[in-house]
Amino acid sequence: MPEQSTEIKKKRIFSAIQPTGVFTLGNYIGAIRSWDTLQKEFECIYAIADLHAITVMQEPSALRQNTMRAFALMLACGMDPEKSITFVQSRNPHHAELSWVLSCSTMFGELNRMTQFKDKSAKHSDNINAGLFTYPVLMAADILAYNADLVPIGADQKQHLELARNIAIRFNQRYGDTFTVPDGYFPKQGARLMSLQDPTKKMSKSDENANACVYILDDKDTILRKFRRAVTDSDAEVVFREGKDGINNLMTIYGAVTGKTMEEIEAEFAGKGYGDFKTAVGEAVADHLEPVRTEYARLIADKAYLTQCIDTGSEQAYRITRKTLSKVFRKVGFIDRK
Ligand code: ATP
Ligand code: LTN
Repeated sequence: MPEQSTEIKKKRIFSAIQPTGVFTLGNYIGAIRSWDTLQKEFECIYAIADLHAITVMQEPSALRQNTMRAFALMLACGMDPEKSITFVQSRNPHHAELSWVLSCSTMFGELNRMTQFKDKSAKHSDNINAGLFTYPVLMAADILAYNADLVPIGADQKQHLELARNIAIRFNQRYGDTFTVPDGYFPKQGARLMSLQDPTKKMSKSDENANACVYILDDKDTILRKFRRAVTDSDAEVVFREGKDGINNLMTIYGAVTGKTMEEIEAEFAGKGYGDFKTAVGEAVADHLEPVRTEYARLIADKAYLTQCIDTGSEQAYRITRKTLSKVFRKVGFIDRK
């Protein structure tokens, strides 16, 4: 009797990050750190989302440079081109093609409810372009083109993922089973880190105030300084409690890099002042990020290797999405393509 195959098809993961600047501690803890862990178990596909980046004004030469840097940073954070597909979004034309088709299955009202669109149009009131509005459709295309099962993202992207699911369900109902309906994957710890200067706002790499966020390439002195200046409150008590946004955020960060629970952190700093606590958070974060900084310095000096990884990864990505695109085009009634 032939032996039964015991191989179970691995779940597929897709995620992306925009090359809009050096990644912050928020990007790292909220998203990228889990990308690395997932590689051990799943088939992972990770992209640098440069098409998304131009929804806000970019200086062309800076975007090109930031895309290479973001790619190197992604590898420095542990993404391994031998294990996973790592590439640059604009190098696979299927993302933009599918986005158009999906935009015809997306309602204006749905896009109009997206909070990121509202936030970004308030922030960039001189450039409220159509791409900023249809941004979530492109994100849905990124995910659905690969039929991804799981999408590791920070909590701020939940609404976009929900929309991607709705688009997939609607398309499947209209044209027959085509797309996998993806689930979000949110890290247990630190899904949403807040600004160090205004802990009611999310830590964002495009924040004008450099003290508001820790960049993952900041050196130890800079990290310590930023934590020392972090906005807290006047209680001088390290406890996780409603109304203590600044301290809650620092405790979340400390927990995320040390693995300690909130109770353990409260016990560790009972009777100590905010000064000691802030220094401990700074030290722990700097130590945690040190290996990433070292690896980045090595990778960014090797342009030939990075270019080769991008070429290979983009080709692999293209081969996967070609199948989806053929199916989609057939379903919607476009004449056959070769
Ligand atoms: P920008 O400031 O350019 O809008 P961003 O810092 O918000 O960028 P993105 O490239 O939009 O970063 O997001 C990359 C990933 O990092 C996403 O999965 C997002 O959910 C996650 N992320 C971003 N900011 C945070 C944060 N403060 N806390 C946790 N996760 C975050
Ligand atoms: N919009 C995302 C980046 C992104 C993304 C994706 C994340 C673009 N395409 C597909 C997950 C899946 C953001 O983090 N701002």
